[in-house]
Amino acid sequence: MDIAKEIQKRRTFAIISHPDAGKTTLTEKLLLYGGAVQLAGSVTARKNQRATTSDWMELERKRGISISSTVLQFDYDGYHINLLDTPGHKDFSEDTYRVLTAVDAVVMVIDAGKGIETQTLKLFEVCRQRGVPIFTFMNKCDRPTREPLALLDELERVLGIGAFPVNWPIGNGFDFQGVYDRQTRQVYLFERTVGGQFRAPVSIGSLSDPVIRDRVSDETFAKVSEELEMLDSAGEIFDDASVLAGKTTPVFFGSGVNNFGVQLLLDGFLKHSPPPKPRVMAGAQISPGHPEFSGFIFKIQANMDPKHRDRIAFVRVCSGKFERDMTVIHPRTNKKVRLSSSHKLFGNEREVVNEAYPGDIIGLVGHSDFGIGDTLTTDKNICYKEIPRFTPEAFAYLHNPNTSKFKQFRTGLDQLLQEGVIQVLQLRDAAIKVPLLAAVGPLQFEVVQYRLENEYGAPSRLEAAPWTVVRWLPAQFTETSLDALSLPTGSRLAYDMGQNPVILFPNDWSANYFSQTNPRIALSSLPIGGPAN
Ligand SMILES: Nc1nc2c(ncn2[C@@H]2O[C@H](COP(=O)(O)OP(=O)(O)OP(=O)(O)O)[C@@H](O)[C@H]2O)c(=O)[nH]1
Ligand SMILES: [Mg+2]
Repeated sequence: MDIAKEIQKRRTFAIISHPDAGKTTLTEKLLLYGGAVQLAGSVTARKNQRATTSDWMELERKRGISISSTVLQFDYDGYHINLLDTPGHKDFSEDTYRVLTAVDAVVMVIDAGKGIETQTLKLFEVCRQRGVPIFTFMNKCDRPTREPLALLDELERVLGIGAFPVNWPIGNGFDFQGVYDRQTRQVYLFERTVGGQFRAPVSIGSLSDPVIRDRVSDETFAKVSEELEMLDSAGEIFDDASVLAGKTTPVFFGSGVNNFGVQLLLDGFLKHSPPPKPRVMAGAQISPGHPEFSGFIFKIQANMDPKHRDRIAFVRVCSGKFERDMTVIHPRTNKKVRLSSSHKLFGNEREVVNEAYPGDIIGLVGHSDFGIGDTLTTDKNICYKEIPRFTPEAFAYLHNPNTSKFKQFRTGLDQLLQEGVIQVLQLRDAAIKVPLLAAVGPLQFEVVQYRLENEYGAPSRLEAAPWTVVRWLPAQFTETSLDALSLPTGSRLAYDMGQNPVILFPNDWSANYFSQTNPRIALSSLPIGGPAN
């Protein structure tokens, strides 16, 4: 089997955006057009309607928001696709950022009625730092949108990236009928289907074709013709090199919920997006064609399948060929591990996989030693350092009100800590040992409580804690020097999960005050060299 050929077939990408722009809906439609589902589900599924494949968690379905990223693997048109739907909410951004380390390209979804929103901007910045090619989908064109030219202008102005419209919307809001493909000079007019469950019927022709012309109002025809002329006179052509360098984003218009423009996005994306790239490790490049297997864990999730109640580590394969039952090195523990329980993933469904290639995401079941960020490889010289760290900004005590449920409470909490959903701190000199949770945002606490109760049968009670800032002390800080510290009012000393000392401050002001009065103590907003979760 030719590994190079397998690598060329791989496309691994994430869908990112501000909350509610339509990522999960678009993901579902890409599955529909990719032939991976027969009937598209909905994020707001009512009775008799399917729910989406990627929002499979009960809490996601209840709330109608994505909480956790989801991997969907399928074959389409000769490609082997690994698609990741990510949560948009900033409280879950740690999960989204980890996913961005595992992909080779992203589709950025923008609500065309709103333009670029805060969270989109933040995610974009991370993509730019990593040099990830970005494809843009202007969604919700079936609702009143901003002017398409203004949307392009905003991409260039706010994101500082070139925007190349691959297609152009015909009509706006209720009159949105389809798009003009600037490469083939063909018009695609769509019809809505009930609930958008099936592919939208489409008529294709040139702009002046009578079949097309009859369906478009004079006003829309005049507007689109004028806009297209303007775009053409700018004389830009699709520049693949600039797209691959992340300097230009190809822009597609459409409506995910109505299936308008989804096929064009899928085909356009696959044609222009890159296969797996080399990975940088300590300044050196590891190419996907490197003969030894290597990959890293970017996500851990337990209880995906209520029937199994086990834990899956998500591995992005970076080089070589993965074979089931192979023995690899786990550099963090320096142990040799046999990987026998490997799976391909589709939402919360899984299937045993015997081999995988660079670009693929596989799920390994079991292996309680594995943590987020760990490398697995047959080459003792490879160790990736991909996973970004975040500073918690929300703190709360988690009580177990029911002593008979202590075991469930502890097991559940330990598992969620391993997933990196939250961190736990331990107050120095604490009289009672109630776990002090630390998270990027308060919604994560809600998820912890919900999952403890639903997956482990352990109800819990949350109590607000009075801090908003955590800072790490230098690693070599001794217990005696901790004793000698004089802390501002309301601040406390604590330890993180790696026993590194931290200070909890009630607010920024008090953290700054401490730094000013203790100029020799270098505080850090992240642990130095601590474990990844
Ligand atoms: N009108 C209109 N509504 C849409 C379209 N696409 C998605 N929506 C709606 O927008 C809402 C949010 O959609 P989701 O797909 O859950 O958005 P998301 O980006 O995945 O949200 P998070 O994952 O929570 O960040 C839902 O009510 C969708 O039905 C569209 O093309 N047109
Ligand atoms: Mg979603």
